[in-house]
Amino acid sequence: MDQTEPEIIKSGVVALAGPPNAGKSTLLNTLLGQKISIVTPKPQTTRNRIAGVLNGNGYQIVLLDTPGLHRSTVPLNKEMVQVALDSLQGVEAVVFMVDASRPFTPAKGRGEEYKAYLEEVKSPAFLLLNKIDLTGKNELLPLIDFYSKLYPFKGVMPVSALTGDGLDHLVKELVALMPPGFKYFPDDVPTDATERFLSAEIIREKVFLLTGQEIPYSSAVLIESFKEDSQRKLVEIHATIFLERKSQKGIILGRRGDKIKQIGTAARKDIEELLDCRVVLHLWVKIRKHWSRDQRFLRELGF
Ligand SMILES: Nc1nc2c(ncn2[C@@H]2O[C@H](COP(=O)(O)OP(=O)(O)O)[C@@H](O)[C@H]2O)c(=O)[nH]1
Ligand SMILES: [Mg+2]
Repeated sequence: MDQTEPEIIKSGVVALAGPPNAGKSTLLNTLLGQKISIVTPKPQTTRNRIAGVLNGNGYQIVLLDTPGLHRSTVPLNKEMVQVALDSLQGVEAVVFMVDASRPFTPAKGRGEEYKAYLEEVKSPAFLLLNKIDLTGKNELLPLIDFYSKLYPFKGVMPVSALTGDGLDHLVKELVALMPPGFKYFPDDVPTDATERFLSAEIIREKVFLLTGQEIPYSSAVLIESFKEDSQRKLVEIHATIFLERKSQKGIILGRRGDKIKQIGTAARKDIEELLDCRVVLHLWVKIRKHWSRDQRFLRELGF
């Protein structure tokens, strides 16, 4: 037998979609047992599509984490939603995730809004009611009722992306939908994202977590240089945090530079874990007015 012949397994692509803060990135990380996608309590944390590769016995599922579906007139946010909607096409299955722990008051027009998103779905879709660690199962009935009227879901699953509750069942159902095929990625490649991109994301996560008010949404991170020494004992990274307004610079620097130091230390630790080597991280802060409306800059960020 030809040793190089690729093995036929069940394989396919699954999009994780839903409103902001539902727990999509948490789900990706828990399923992979590894942090690929950044998570914060703030909505609109995820800005790009990120693929995570789930390998199991006889299957490989490529999971697409996507930005939250929401209405916005801001160009950056519109690009984010478009990225999410594009990810719904050409996949084997869709996981539509909502936060079931919030008191359920379907705002006027919400049904229409979600219906419009779900119209883009052309493959079997599951409704995931997330955060059941925070809520009683009885609270789920009105949610199930509301969402079932919007779309003929193949199944409804209460889960906790945080604790992993219900996820075995989800994976089983997804594997059953995957057609026979080949592996998309070698077993030891957990994501399609580059180390450069993941490093920028980690820095952005720390900015989101360690600053309040408007700073997170006004910030973008670009890796200016990423140099590793030949034996990869050390990686040296120069990164710039872009902000929109001059007044924001003082906030991110903090008193005597305390805040930026805190961001840098927290980011460096996580990047060291990601790259499995020592990291020297240099952070710079620059003002770029209205960057979120600047198409050229958005392209640089990967949109
Ligand atoms: N208690 C609880 N919190 C969760 C769960 N899943 C996500 N979260 C939290 O919800 C917030 C948003 O999660 P994230 O994964 O970034 O949501 P995304 O915007 O849909 O990607 C974070 O603070 C998570 O820790 C869950 O199952 N239970
Ligand atoms: Mg996310």
